Amino acid sequence: DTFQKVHENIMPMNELMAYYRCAIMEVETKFKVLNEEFSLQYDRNPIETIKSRLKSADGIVEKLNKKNLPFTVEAIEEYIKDVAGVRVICSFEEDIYLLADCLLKQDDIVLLEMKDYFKNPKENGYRSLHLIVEVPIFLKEGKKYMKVEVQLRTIAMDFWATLEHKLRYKKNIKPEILEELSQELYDCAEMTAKLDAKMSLIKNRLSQENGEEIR
Ligand code: 0O2
Repeated sequence: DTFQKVHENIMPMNELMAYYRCAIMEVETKFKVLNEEFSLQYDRNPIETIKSRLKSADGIVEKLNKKNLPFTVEAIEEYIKDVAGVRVICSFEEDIYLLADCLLKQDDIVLLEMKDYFKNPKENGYRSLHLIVEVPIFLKEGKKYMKVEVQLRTIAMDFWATLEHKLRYKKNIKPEILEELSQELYDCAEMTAKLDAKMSLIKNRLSQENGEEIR
């Protein structure tokens, strides 16, 4: 029975995943266009890299189970907001807000949620700007709005988050070691925030010295 259900679901699931891939392409393109325009105007790129990912089937099932939801296209579309993920990595924190503003001003983008972990860092020191947006993809039969999770971070914070993520998913780690490493990581997150602030100041000083507009 379960097998039958899963089987019936395969086609629509494949279709759904294809739509999420299209949504990722749309959002990536929007950021690439902004990056291009900005680099023409200010002679530097606000975006260092864009890393995108589609949540794995296992990850989706795990999240559905946690929320006590069935494995259906409808449940995924409504409740799993990070199937499509676009991570935008910038050198400077101010570029993150600039890019987010520019994206959200676009008239085809709908903002569903915003979490500002720069203004309110997490207890472990995590800092990023998270947006859940809906973006239309244009299909034969018309347009379809898809949810995409956008995470905007600095290079330094991305470096930190990658290592911290490894620690979070590490099983069988002794509690005292976990405690110690979490503290060390927290210290690193604070250093990261200081580094980012200092680098921004230096960049702005440099622009001033060159008589350029600060951006
Ligand atoms: P993965 O493996 O990266 O996909 P929700 O997504 O609604 O269940 P929450 O906590 O409300 O969970 O959403 P939030 O805070 O916006 O975080 C979602 C994602 O942000 C996470 O996805 C991580 O990618 C990243 N993130 C959030 N907090 C941390 C953190 O403390 N450290 C690191 N390294 N990343 C973080 P997943 O699904 O947890 O993981």
